[in-house]
Amino acid sequence: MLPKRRRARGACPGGAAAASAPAPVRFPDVVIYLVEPRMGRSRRAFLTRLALSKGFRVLDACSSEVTHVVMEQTSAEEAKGWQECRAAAVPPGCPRPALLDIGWFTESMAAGRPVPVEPRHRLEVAEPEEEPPRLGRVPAYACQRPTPLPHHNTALSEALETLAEAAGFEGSEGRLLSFRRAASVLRALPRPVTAHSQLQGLPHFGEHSSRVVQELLEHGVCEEVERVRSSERFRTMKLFTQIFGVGVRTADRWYQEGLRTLDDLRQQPRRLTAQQRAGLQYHQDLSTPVQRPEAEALQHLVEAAVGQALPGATVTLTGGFRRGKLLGHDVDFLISHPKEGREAGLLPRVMHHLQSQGLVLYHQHQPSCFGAPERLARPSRSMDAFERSLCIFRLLQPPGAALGGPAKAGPAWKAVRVDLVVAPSSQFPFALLGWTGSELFERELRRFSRKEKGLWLSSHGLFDPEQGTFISAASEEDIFRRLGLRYLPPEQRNA
Ligand code: DCP
Ligand code: MG
Repeated sequence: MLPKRRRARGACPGGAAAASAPAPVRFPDVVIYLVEPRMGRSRRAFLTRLALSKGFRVLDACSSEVTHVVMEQTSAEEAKGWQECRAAAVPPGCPRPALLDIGWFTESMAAGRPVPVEPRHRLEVAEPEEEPPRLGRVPAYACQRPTPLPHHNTALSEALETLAEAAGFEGSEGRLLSFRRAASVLRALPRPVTAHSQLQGLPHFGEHSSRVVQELLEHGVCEEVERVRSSERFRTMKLFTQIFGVGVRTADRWYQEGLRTLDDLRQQPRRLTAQQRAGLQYHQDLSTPVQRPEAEALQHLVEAAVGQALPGATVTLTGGFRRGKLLGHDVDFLISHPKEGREAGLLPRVMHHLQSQGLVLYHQHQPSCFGAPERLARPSRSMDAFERSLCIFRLLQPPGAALGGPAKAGPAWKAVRVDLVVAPSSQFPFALLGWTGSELFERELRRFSRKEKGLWLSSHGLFDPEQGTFISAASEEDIFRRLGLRYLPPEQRNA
């Protein structure tokens, strides 16, 4: 490139015409403004006369009429300041002028007409990235929005779930719920979150959850989440609470006493309940996720036993598998009979059939504990009052799927956790809704009923505390309708 002075004097295209008188405007659509800094006053005057002589319009001041702003020896970065002034000068709705290097001007002078603006002429620094797509309105309660199983924000929601779990281990119910609700909102979004700004306006995103997401978006990891996941406390509490029959309080007590491993627990069998001993005995199998075909095989076994014990009785797969999950920590079944009262005494007979086939490794029967009817619906965190059997089944494995390991002689089998729950037919829709989950979905549904509708929902019924009456429902759809909610099929309840 020639030095500015030399170009100004000799190499300027059409230099001979520089002194000519202004010609009539030939290109009314092109209005040039030459920026003086760097160009210098005299060169600007020269170029102005040159352009005028060729029929271009050149203005002395930048105004909204200007279509081409020309600068010399100015980098795109330096042009940025100008760009901002220019944006401020242009009234909203008016097109912005092109911000151009002198190259466009000299080529146009040489051509005797405005040459098309090409990318190489532009001084524009890249506009800030386009706004990330909006995520739309997300209703506050999980029961008001569909939550499918595959979703778009796995890493983000898993990070928040870790913090929820850790808060639960510390007995911090409020924090557990905050993180869990935020994680659930992410699972309901129609697309991935790519920018922190997209969280604005989403329900349940407080300062802490937002910060975690921001860190993950910016760095790919969140320091707090990594610290929690690798901490001895979290790992031990997770290990202990995953044992059948062990809750947070027991796990915490063991941790405080210095216990850390399954072997530590095995060395103290007298401190364990029968359920926990069974949980430890079959721990390896029980910590291997149950697969859908295994759940289906178990359904056939339970159906056969129920059919033998009471023809006409029904078996419904509930829990995660009803929501479409391919893996689960257990298999949940709801047993009922279309004729109210026929289900009484059924479960012990079913268990007898199953046991006689050698299918039951452990079971604990809990009789129904119905109290006053309205107590069944009272909002409380306690479990429902249905009769149930908490079992460990011995599921034969198809040939070739030897999960049993060398210690197990004979055909390969796998220990699987199964819950059998019995509901009278009048309560069946509520029991089905309550046992389908997810756990958060159920919590949110009960909270919505209470706070927004003044009604108490449980797995037993829908109670109107003002009237002192139960509201009947014939199906899950009916319950959603009674609550004024759009029906969500089980696959959309993965909150
Ligand atoms: N449930 C509930 N509240 C609880 C526990 C359970 O509302 N505190 C309901 C909702 C659950 C269902 O019972 O979805 C079955 O409980 P599980 O613990 O078996 O949960 P899932 O079947 O959903 O998950 P997983 O695949 O881990 O078995
Ligand atoms: Mg389950």
